[in-house]
Amino acid sequence: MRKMMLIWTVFSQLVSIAAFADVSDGQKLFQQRCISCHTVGKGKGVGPDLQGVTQRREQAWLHRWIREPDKMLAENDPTATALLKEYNQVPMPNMAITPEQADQILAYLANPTAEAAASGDANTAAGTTSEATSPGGSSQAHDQAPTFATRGRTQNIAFFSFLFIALVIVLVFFWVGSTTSNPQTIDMKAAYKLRKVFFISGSFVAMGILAITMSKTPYADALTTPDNVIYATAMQFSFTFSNEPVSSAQELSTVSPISSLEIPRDTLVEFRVTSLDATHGFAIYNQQGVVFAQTQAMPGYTNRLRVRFSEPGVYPVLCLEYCGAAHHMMRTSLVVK
Ligand code: HEC
Ligand SMILES: [Cu+2]
Repeated sequence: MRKMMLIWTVFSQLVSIAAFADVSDGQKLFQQRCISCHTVGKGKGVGPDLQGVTQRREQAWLHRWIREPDKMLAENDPTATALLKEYNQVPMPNMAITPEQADQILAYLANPTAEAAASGDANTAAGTTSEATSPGGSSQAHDQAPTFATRGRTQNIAFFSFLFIALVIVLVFFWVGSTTSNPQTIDMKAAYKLRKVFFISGSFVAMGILAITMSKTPYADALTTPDNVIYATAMQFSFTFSNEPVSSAQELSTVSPISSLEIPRDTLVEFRVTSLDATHGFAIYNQQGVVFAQTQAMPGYTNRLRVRFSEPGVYPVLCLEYCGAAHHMMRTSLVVK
């Protein structure tokens, strides 16, 4: 059973890697930058379902919108303003998409199913048989499970390291099992001697590694004073940034909030995160739509989150803990200059 599962996991990983290799640049970009808010054909997310959007809107409008939604909203573009209203005033952030990238994304959006079908079936992806591949058939497995493309690189590294270590452990167990079938034949004196050698040399290695890596732990960083302390208070269903701590809903209404948080790049910021009601999450996403730093926002606790931003841009902040009916709307953002 375990073996089967292991084989299945390895197999599905390999399939998704193969699929990833075939996916177009447009689809890759979409999965990296847009998937956190949009689906193609699976309904509304934070933003609209983008199925058929290339037919719904003009090419030029889409091209500009993807690159600079903030400017178009600022110019009160009628379509953009209507959408903003429909989507609860959550503005789509400017993600510094280049014109070439916008072309690639639009090419993908104009024909998403063909690509999904092709990428779901690595063997027939050459194109000749793509007609025969039904969109609901081979691509289904690809759509349901998170794939190599939708997971981050770190997760994949962690996954393969885990697989490797697990394999080593299993092999060692088999090896030990097959070599110790008859305990009578073991020379115990030699075994104890070997044990001593292992214990002493192992202790030295462990202490050595500890001494070398000690300074690399986050605790060393905790000794430095942050350049900036920001209080982040969560309450259903919003976050409030302020320069002073907030410990009650009453204080929240009197504190002067930082309406648009701007952080100079390469400075050490400490967020002191708390909640006034349920447990919330406080997750900062980077420009690639990947969680960059996160902590829990818990009632009665103040969690410190130290972050150093090096890349300028708009960082969305999302609640990562299901906290009630409007949890999905619980978001804000900060700007790194
Ligand atoms: C942080 C969430 C978020 C991300 C990330 C995001 N969008 Fe959006 N998008 C929205 C929202 C919300 C709207 C609705 C308009 C508004 O409220 O500003 C929208 C609207 C759109 C529209 C117009 C849809 C229509 O029906 O006319 C398009 C096209 C679009 N987004 C494409 C993209 C692409 C391409 C990306 C990735 C490069 C992307 N979006 C990333 C939130 C997001
Ligand atoms: Cu929440």
